[in-house]
Amino acid sequence: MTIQATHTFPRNFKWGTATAAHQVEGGATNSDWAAWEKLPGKINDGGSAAVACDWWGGRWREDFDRAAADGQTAHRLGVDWSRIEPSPAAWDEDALDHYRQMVKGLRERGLEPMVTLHHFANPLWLMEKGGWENVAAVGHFERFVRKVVKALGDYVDLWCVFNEINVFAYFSYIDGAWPPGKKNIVAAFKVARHMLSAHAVAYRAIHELQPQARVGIAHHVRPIDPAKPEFALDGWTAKLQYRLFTETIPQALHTGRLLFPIGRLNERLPELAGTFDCFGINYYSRYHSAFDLSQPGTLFGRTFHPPEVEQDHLGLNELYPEGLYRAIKWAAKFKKPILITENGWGDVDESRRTRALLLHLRQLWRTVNFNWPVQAYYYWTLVDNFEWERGWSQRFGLYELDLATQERRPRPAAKLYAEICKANSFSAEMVERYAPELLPAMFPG
Ligand code: IFM
Repeated sequence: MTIQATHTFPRNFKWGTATAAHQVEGGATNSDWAAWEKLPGKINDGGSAAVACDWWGGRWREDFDRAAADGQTAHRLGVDWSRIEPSPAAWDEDALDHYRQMVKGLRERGLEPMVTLHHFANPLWLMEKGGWENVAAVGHFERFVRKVVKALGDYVDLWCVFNEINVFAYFSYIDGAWPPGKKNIVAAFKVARHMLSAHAVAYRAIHELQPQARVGIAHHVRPIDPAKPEFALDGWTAKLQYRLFTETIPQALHTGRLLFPIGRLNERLPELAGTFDCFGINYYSRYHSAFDLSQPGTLFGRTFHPPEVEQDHLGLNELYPEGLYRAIKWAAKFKKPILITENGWGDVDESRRTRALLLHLRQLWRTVNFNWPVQAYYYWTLVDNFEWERGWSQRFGLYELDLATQERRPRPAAKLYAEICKANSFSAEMVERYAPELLPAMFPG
């Protein structure tokens, strides 16, 4: 029997990949991450982003060529604040020009740029002044944002102010695995609170400079389910963790109200309300959570992946594509365009990487068919990059990077993704070629 079923996406749906400055550029010297990765024991595999994908050396050109040749129509990239403003209010015009060339380069290749203004890394001078614990960071950030928007605004009108405030606050101020390596929940709340203010200030500044701009955030959404649904305390802790980790930040920016007392108790922040034009979802996995009195730092919940679920080689992510559907369903309540600003799979198992791509896109396709307003999908990521405390031990690239030679090799998922981007759809025939084991479940003909 010839199988011909096809899952088609809306006309003008954008297909792209996402990257972050520190993870791909190489050669940074002036940021907290550049300093942190030099400290012994901070990076699991001893790696660093000293060279990374060498975008600062110019290899962005060949990678943007690859993205365009693969049928992509959008790219989310970041700018490194520490390069642009190496010391307070001193601007590096060459760095700004470098970024101008990059976003121009994207346009020339038919890729719509989305620029992330803050993606984890901070200038050293900002950290010396107390970083995001100091409310002064809000004003410093606004000055930086204005400079970037003026410099890149000819080519960019889609902005992502912060990447994953929740993840940043957790790893940098609760878990301590990221700079500045603190373990202090009060500091984490303060940081998140200041970043929310900075978001709102940046939102207004961008619109003042560029009235037509679309301004959003990239938010890490992670369903958290009770380990034992019948055990009320597991349900309680899972719900509490979900509200704090996933719901607090977007709710604050949507309504101006804090679900959690991350500022003063019952604080109202009307200036935050309505400060995103589009909502970016970064989705990778879910957690299960079990009540555990010994874990006050994580709201008395021990999060884990049960052994029976399929996971990546490091056991960091569960292969749970339905979570993308749940995330989009949840975000649809904001009644704003939704962008999947990150979704990907970092593994040594290539067949699982390909399978994960198809399974997540199937969930994405379900949501667009409900007319939920998903407008773009940015795969994480184009070429293997520096994965923070994991170094190079978790590789998400469509293209495999040989760090020693800088050679790029397409993985099977790169070829599949290119076919999907070009066709704006995926078909049973593609599934049969790339992951035949999925055919009976995806296309039960
Ligand atoms: O690499 C990160 C990215 O910087 C933020 N979101 C998750 C990705 C994969 O770990």
